[in-house]
Amino acid sequence: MKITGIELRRIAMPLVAPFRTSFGTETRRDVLLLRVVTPDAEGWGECVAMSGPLYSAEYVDGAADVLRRFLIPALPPSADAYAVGRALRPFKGHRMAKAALEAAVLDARLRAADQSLASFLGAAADRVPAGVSVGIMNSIPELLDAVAGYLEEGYIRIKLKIEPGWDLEPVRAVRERFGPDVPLQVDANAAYTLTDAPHLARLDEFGLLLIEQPLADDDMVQHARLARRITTPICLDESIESAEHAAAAISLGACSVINIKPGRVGGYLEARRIHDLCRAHGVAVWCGGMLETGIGRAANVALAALPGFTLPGDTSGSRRYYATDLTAPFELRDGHLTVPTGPGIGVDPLPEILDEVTTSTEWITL
Ligand code: OSB
Ligand code: MG
Repeated sequence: MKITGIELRRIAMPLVAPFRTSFGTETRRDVLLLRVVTPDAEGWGECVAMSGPLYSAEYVDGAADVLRRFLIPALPPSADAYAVGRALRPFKGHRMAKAALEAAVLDARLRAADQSLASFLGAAADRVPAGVSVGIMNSIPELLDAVAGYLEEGYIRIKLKIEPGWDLEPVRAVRERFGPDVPLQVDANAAYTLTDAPHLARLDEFGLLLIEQPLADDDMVQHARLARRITTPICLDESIESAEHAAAAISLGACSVINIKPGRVGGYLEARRIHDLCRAHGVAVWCGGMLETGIGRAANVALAALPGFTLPGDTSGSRRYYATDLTAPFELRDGHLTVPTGPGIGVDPLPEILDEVTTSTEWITL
């Protein structure tokens, strides 16, 4: 399948509410979309890099730059998604940029072949449970209101963002108000060090599903030490950028759960490899999120339908993020999102909305 050209499109999407984590506050999602054009079909990919290099080293201007300078020019003239991965391997890092390019090529190929991404990846379910990631708030009452609203909407699992100074109290308050049975977990985004182990052990009494990425990205060994000092299962997010990292984390005992984000690991194919590896080792996985629009969300929901995704993901409905999504909105039905069944990712951007939120476009002829 020959690729005629690729459009880089930047869009600005206001979030319905500021999203605060231990690394910063987002009020607007500045997203890079890729549209791969072939004679038979077009494919879409959403780059999940954020505005600044705070979650990881990647950032959206950097992703656009490496795509136009190095990654797109390296594509073979007739590419399938596996060939994209091979062609991009010599370039270090930039996994979110690579993931977006691979996703767009894969979408175009699958649309041309009339196959859904879910079926291509090996999905085993037609719907996935919806969890929600709740940012750091200004006060406990504000947090309890937010959580109450999400539970009313039907969310099946709550994740609280934590940081030093906002950890035991919010967790205790949510447990006291909503009871011990609400599936609850926390995400520190690397805000602690191993010297905080006694403090983190105080979370043990709250019966959390897991604690996500308590320590620094490159602290695999220290996560293994922490795992022996707390009973809450450790889940890694930032630390896992490849199947090799996942294998190392599993054999070190650094985690018993992995959050799989296709962007962070370089694409849906690598995400599936990590899923397969974890499944073989009895390590639970769930699908993370990066505040995606409907484009990225559709693909994530397809991935989350694989059989090893045994925990609810950060797969929320569109309105948790955006008043108007780029695509037909994802909506909760009985606490679940429906896996798209159309060809490729199964959704399309709505042209008028896309135009409204677009801040720039760039066409690269291949
Ligand atoms: O650590 O999982 C994270 C959002 C942006 C960057 C990192 C993270 C998150 C989330 C939100 O937790 C997940 C979502 O709902 O998309
Ligand atoms: Mg996380």
